[in-house]
Amino acid sequence: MNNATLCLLVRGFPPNAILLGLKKKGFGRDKYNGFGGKVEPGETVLQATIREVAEEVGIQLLEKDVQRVAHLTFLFPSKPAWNQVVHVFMARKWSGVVSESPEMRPVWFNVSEIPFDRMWADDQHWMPRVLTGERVRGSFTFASDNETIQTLEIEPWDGREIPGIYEVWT
Ligand code: 6OG
Repeated sequence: MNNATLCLLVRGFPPNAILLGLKKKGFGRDKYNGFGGKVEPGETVLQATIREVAEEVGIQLLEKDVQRVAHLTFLFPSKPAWNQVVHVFMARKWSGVVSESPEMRPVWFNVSEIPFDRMWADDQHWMPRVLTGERVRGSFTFASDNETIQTLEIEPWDGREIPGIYEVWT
């Protein structure tokens, strides 16, 4: 299964604002999302998160300032190449200036005004939970349109590695 990262950049404790990027190209184009991408060989998911955030929105994170908040498995039976495990992190402290990149146009949203209708369909199910401090793991299977969710499971997660059962559909 492919591994990817996703980082939620927030303000406030508990968060009252979230920085999302309008993806300008590739997978998830024209959707708002957190920042992240594929984990490259030899990289930890945390290193990949920090690299992707720097590339996509121009800011620098320290490992100590990034928390692991969700482990999500996405299955696309009609498009198995899109199957992926997404490791979700959250950070509220960074250095540098938020800036647009060729991949992402960053926009701040109040957490009560997250544009779920312009995001992946799974986000409305897990993102509010992690923004209120819960850590979750989830598994989502998309319908043949590769947009609608067919089945989903979400449960509280202790943050430890997930054993094999979520990896069997590679
Ligand atoms: P590239 O393949 O462009 O990175 N990602 C998802 N994010 C959300 N919110 N929902 C999904 O449901 C997702 N599937 C993948 C992981 C793709 C980026 O998109 C995230 C990466 O941050 C299907 O390099």
